[in-house]
Amino acid sequence: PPPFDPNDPAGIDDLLSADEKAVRDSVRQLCAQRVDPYVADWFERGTIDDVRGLAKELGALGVLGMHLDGYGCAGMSATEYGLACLELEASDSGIRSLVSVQGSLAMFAIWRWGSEEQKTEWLPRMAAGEAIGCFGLTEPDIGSDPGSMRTRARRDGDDWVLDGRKMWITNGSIADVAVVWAQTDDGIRGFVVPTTTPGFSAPEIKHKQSLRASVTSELVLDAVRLPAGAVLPEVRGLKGPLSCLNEARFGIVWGALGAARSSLQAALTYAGERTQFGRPISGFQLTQAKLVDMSLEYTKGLLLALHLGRRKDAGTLRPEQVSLGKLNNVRESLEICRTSRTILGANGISLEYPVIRHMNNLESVLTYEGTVEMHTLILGQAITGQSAFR
Ligand code: TGC
Ligand code: FAD
Repeated sequence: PPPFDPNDPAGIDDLLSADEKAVRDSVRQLCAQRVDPYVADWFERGTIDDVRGLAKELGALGVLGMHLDGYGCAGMSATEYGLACLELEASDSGIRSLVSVQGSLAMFAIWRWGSEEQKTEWLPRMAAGEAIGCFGLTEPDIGSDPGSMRTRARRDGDDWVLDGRKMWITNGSIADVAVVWAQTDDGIRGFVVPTTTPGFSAPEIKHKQSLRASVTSELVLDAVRLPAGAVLPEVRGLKGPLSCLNEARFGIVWGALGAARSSLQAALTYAGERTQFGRPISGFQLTQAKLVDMSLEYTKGLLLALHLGRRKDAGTLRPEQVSLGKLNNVRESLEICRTSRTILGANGISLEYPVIRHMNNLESVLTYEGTVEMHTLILGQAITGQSAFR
């Protein structure tokens, strides 16, 4: 048999095709050159330098909307998209967020539910990273229960007029286009809002201690007047935004493992180099137990992600299964980051190492795209047949 690989203890690499490995390697290479040397500094300063340039490089690599077909999108598989998310989040959850929101939320909404005009206007530019998108579902007073949203769109002649607030919106202040969900007389509907439209503004949210290398904003919609063609014609109801969340949550099933992998590798290297009581701390049984448990959880999470990826590519993946993956992989990845942090001792709290950055980032990932509690209740309902939401 081939030699044992501490970074792939179960040999899961054997389950990937040459094309899948090539996609993974190309994203890893871009991240190594364009993100890894700078991201701790971006996190510390709460910014991403030259985010538009980075978006264009990600677009040139084919990563934006990569699992969509046509309109300039790369038409890759779901598994390839997952592998890309893992590599991006091994650099930083903020970079994966930039890509998830662009491809799985804003672009997917237009690709799946948009008119031909909306698709041709936005998708090629978004795939190239020339236009950045955001996705406004959450509001100051509604998060887990989006069916109760207050943002409203009313008709005025042929036009639509939007009033309301969205909160915690990734990419908001840098977006060229916002997909905004609003109540109408006809139920919840989605709107494609150019961010230059009068009445639209997107102040950035400050003071975050997580996802600092990511733009997060409020969206203010103050009598935003849109033409009739701005509404997503093909969907009504909560199914519209929730169908987009299935895509982004799938990416997170993989992505969170990237943060875990980076933290685990940092802990393993550190444990081999740090000496206490006359020997490397990796020689202590308690440290080994931590490293082994983390490797086990990472390996199980990766197998689960790959299984769900294969189901998605086969067209058999159910939303409840995405919840299963998101719940498990984010929860366990956060635990891996926390345990890695203990192995680094005091150095574990420093941005000189990636671990506390990943750990703090995953606190957001545990909450966004459906909190750990929401995914528990989605699965609880699927397993028991009883809804415990309300
Ligand atoms: P419920 O009555 O269950 O369903 C309403 C309608 O929606 C349909 N549906 C789905 N459709 C597609 N995919 C899914 N996963 C779906 N789940 C439900 C359902 O069939 C029904 O359709 P219809 O035609 O019968 O009307 O709805 P509910 O109000 O009870 O809510 C269910 C619940 C709580 C699970 C849902 O609201 C939920 O998932 N809440 C969490 C909200 C959330 O995840 N927000 C995320 C915001 S975006 C974000 O966080 C981006 S971060 C990005 C980043 O930076 O990476
Ligand atoms: P709440 O819904 O108020 O929940 C608070 C707590 O109560 C949670 O623990 C929750 O699980 C629990 N809870 C609520 N209801 C129940 C129940 N029935 N049973 C048990 N427990 C319950 N949103 C977007 O639309 N677009 C974005 O791009 C976006 N980006 C984000 C980026 C970041 C960095 C963050 C932190 C958030 C982002 N969000 C975005 C918002 C995110 O989706 C919401 O924060 C999330 O859905 C939870 O909503 P909330 O924060 O209002 O919490």
